[in-house]
Amino acid sequence: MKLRYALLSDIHGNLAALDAVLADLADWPEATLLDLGDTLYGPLDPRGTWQRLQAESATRRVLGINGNQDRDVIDGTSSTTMDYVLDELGAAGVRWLQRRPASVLVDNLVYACHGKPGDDTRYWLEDLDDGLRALGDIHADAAGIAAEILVCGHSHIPRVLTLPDGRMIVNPGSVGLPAFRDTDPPHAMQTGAPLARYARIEATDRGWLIDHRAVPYDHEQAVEQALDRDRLDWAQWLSSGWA
Ligand SMILES: [Mn+2]
Repeated sequence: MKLRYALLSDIHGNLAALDAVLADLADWPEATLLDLGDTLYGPLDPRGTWQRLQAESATRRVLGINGNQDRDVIDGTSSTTMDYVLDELGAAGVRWLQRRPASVLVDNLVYACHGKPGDDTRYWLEDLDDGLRALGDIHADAAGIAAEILVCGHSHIPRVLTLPDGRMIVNPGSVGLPAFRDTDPPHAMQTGAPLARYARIEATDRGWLIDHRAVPYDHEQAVEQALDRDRLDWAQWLSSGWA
């Protein structure tokens, strides 16, 4: 069996982007799909995204973990967008999220978390002032994790980084939201392109091969959905990849 994993993170209810990524994965049918969280929250199509992932699990192994905004959905944090998401998902959609763990070790090879180990609200790799966190700090967060390769999401920035022990940390970027602005602390994350990002990782005899993909899709469809929900911020992020 080939050790192949498709890393999808931060789909954020963007079904158009997810569909494009799954179509791109048609030539990788045996790969495990590993969803790194922040899967359904957003003013787009949370229900369609949930159902598309369920349908995909009929054809390949699909594993998922929760991110901070999946927890927000479970907790029912109050906002206009959240009311829309909860309405779309209903109790069954929330239960689907509740069954997912915060981190997972897959095949005793791949460790996955949303933010950093033990904290889904923090970036494992990025520092807002220096670009990257200090390598010692990044490495310390990997202590005690018995895995060949480590993967995370949350920052929406595609990246691969090598630890002093030779292991890699891979962030596939975001399938559904190529840029965003956040308030605590105030900052923007932006890729500069309205593309769906994901990554393929494969164990080879030379080590793990990391293939970052940037997939074009009908992002105007997602922009229209955001505008329908009065989310001008999301509409701008989706249309350009700039925040
Ligand atoms: Mn997140």
